[in-house]
Order: sequence, then C-alpha cells, then structure tokens
Amino acid sequence: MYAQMVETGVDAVRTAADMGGDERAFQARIDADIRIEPKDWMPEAYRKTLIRQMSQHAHSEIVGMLPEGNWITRAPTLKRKAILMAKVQDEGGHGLYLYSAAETLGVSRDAMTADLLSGKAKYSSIFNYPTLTWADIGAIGWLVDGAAIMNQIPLCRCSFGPYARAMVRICKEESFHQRQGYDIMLSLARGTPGQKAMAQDALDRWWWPSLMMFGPSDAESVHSAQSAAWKIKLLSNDELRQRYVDQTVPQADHLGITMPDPDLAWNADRGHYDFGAIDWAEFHAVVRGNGPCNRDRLATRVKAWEDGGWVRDAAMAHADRRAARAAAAAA
Ligand code: BYC
Repeated sequence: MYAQMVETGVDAVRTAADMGGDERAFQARIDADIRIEPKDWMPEAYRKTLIRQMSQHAHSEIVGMLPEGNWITRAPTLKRKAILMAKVQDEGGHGLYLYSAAETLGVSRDAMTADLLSGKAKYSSIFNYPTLTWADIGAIGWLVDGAAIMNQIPLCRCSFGPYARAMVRICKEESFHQRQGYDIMLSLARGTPGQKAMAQDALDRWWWPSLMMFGPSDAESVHSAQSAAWKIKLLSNDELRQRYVDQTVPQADHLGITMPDPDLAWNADRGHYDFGAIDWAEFHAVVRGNGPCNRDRLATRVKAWEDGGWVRDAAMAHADRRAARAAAAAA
C-alpha cells in the first residue's frame, strides 16, 4: 500500500505501526475530536499540510479580490457598488485571518507572501478566469462563494483550532456574499432578454470552473486520505462536489437559466444529480499557471506589493522610532 502510494505520488497514510508515542497520543486526540492548538505537539507533516492548505486558502482570498475588484468602478448602481466594495473588502479580511491563523504554525507572513509572488504557492484555480460582464459578478457570488461555503462549512469543525475558528466568521460572511450574487442573477434573469442572456452566458462560463474548485477526483487527490485521518478534511472532494451540484441545480431552475451540461439529470436511485465529465486537462493547465488570467493576476499582486513598499517602510520606521523612545525613557 505504502509503495503504491509513493509510486502514484499519493501521500502515504500513517498507520499506528509508523507512529511513536507522541504521534499515537496526537492521533488519539484527533480521533476523540479534541482540537489541536498551536502549542500542542504535532507531527511535522500535519504542521506542513496545514501551512500548505491554509496559506493556499489565504492566497485564494487575496487573489480572489481581483476579478471582482475589476467591476467596482463599473457597478450599475451606487447600491451595487457599495455592496461589492464591502464584499471585496471582506475577502481581504478573510485572507488576513487565514494568514494570522497560519502564522501560529511558525511560518511568517513574509514567507507566505514571497511564495505567492514568486508563483511557488498555489491559489484556487477559479480566480484565473476573467470577469467579462456585470453578470460575472453575480455568477461569482452565487457559484464561487456557494462552492466556497460548501467546502468551508466542514472546515469549521476541522482539527486545528485557529483554522476552525477563523472559518466560523468567514462562512457567515460568505453566506452574505452568496446571497448578494444570487440577487444580482435574479435581477438579470427577471430583466430584459438581453440581461437574461448575460446571466446565462455567465453561468455557461463559470459552471465548470466552479466544479473544479473542489479539487481533483477522490481517486486522483494526493492529500485526501491523510488529511481525512487528521480530520483536516471531513468530506472528500467528490462528496462536496456532489452536494454542491445537488444544491445549485434547483437554484438555476428558479432563475430560469440552464446548466451548460447535457448529461445533467436527476438520478432517483442515487438521490443525486448525475453530471457530465469535468475537463481535468483544463484544470491542470490552470493550476500549472496556464489559465486565461494567471499571469495577469500574479503581475497585479507583484505590482501591489512593490507599490506598497513605502507604506511598509514608513510603518517600520515609525515602529523603530517608538521603540527607541521607549528604550530611552526606560534607561
Ligand atoms: N485550485 O490532494 P488534493 C474563496 C491542488 S477562496 C488550485 O485534493 P487538498 C473565495 C492542491 O492544492 C477558495 N489548486 O489537495 C475568495 C494540491 O496541490 P499541492 C479557496 C488546487 O489540499 C474570494 C493538488 O491540487 N478555498 O472561496 O487535499 C472571493 C492535489 O489536490 C485546487 C480553499 O482554499 C484548485 N481548485 O484538497 C470568493 C479551501 N484543488 O498543494 C470566494 C481550503 C486542488 O500538493 N482548501 N488543488 O501543490 C481545501 O479544502 C483543499 O486544499 C482543497 C484541495 C479541497 C482545495
């Protein structure tokens, strides 16, 4: 089993035989649903897995601000603009909670940022697609935040305390985001034929990438088995994807628009919707950096980092002066 996993690149799941005393006690706590906190002993691989997932998650929130930020200046009404600004700001906040939660594992914010800007760290594939029309803002809220909630509600019960706690607030905000997106879609779907066509076009372009957000199929997922054993993942990629399809199809029906999938059909025996094959070649191309907007997204983040250099320098100079004054006063 282990050899096979190494050959296929799948993480080997640790068994009791592989574990020393500390690790057995750690796994027993996980099995008993006791949260792990930053100062508790933890296996190095658990720490690394969390840093990988949490930092990717934080990067996704920060990069996720870009496709929607693109429409702030062009929102159709003042009210829609105010709502969109608040949403994009929330995403920035989510990134910051998640970076802080990851820092409790001993990694610095600078190191995580450097990995994002160098292209070493991943972020969600979904943010490498362009927002071509206002309907895309509706589709992102409805579909992308909808997928995010489906994936993140279970994370509120994951084994690592700071991650689980950060997710509680994030999920509440995502739920508002999802509703605002659906509200945009509803207005368009009930609008002129041209507006309804715009809503349909956005669904056509965002549906398949949103299914890809859940990651590779369970058979291909490298980290799932070990992450499930550690209760970082409570539901598998395919389970979450299926729940998402089941939840979202009736919402599209209510809008009166059509899912771009001829194979989509209710399967009464399974009690779930069957759906068509995902284009995994597209997913892998996007994750490897060759999606429609990967280069643009990264270039924008790098520029923002460089343009913000003077702010960081000023903040550091101020902190240094205050520290020097405090030291002088204490002497
Ligand atoms: N895109 O073994 P697997 C948001 C990678 S933010 C890119 O299944 P795992 C929002 C995966 O990282 C949404 N890469 O991995 C923000 C791994 O590569 P590495 C972000 C992906 O970790 C603003 C490899 O493929 N949500 O919603 O067990 C506005 C093998 O995959 C993707 C989170 O980050 C992808 N879609 O499971 C609006 C949630 N999928 O690391 C909305 C937290 C997989 O070995 N993360 N990969 O190089 C998770 O739940 C899990 O990390 C995943 C993947 C389910 C995503």
